[in-house]
Amino acid sequence: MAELKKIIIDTDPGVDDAMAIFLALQSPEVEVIGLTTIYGNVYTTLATRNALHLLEIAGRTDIPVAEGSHLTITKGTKLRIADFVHGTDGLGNQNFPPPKGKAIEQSAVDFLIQQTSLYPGKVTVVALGPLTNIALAIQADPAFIKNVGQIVLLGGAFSVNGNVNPAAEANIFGDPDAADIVFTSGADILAIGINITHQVILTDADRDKLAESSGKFAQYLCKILDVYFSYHHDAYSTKGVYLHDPTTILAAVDPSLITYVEGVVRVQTVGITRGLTLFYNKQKRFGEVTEWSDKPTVKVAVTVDAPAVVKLVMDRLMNS
Ligand SMILES: [Ca+2]
Repeated sequence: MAELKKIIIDTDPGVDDAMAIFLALQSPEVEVIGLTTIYGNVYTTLATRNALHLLEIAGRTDIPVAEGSHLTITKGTKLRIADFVHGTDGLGNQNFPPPKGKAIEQSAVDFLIQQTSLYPGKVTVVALGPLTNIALAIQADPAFIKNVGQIVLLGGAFSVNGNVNPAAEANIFGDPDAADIVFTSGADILAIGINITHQVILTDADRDKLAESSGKFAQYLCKILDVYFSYHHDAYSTKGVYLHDPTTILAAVDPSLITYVEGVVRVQTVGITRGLTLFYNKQKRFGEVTEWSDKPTVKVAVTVDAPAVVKLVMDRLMNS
């Protein structure tokens, strides 16, 4: 039997994070070896609590949760928290009881470094929040970028508007300095931007189907999806929600769901376009040295088989 792909999910749960975590647990192609937490949809302490809670719902308390950074990589404490998208508890204002379990003693950064060095080249890190933990791991251990198999990240808005403002996508905007470190690190990186995830919509009709299913994940998700659906109706006039984190997880599970191009990505860290991701396609040889010259390339997704992604989401969440 082929060895399962090991994945660590760096996450800020988060309604679509919850879907993504359940999908990963329902995917026979991968083995989830840990969750690491980060601020974004909620503060890091609550992200940890929600990660533990979701694993208890799934009956997978064997999977460790390591708590991540409470600050941006530049020690910023003024964090952008998207609780208006996900509810103040991050999980649709359901006020679930606190989890019984606790995070492990090891920090997210130490866990990422340790696990990737235990299984060099075999661990895929799927980053579903701001990239602070990943950047800190890169800074703390020069071997991390060689040991990590691939970093599949939800981040960026490539040739489309952002979702925080016209320039920036939320995860990159959350810590642009960290994102620039990750994109220019030389690690094997696949970026799934909102140019991709805005093509993947879970419709109101899909949600009705989930609600009718007896699957435990479908039932749980239908409880927490209301706030997320209302936000999308108001903000985008869509009859459905964008599947950001689920698409990213599935791109890690089955890379044939997307196509990508390779080039250099830099992140704007200041000014009105703070958080902008700018992709250089290497088609022109510039006469002068630029901020993109001599930087390693990354993979940026450009197409997605949206119907296949939605079908996998529905099948795997209903079948539990
Ligand atoms: Ca997320």
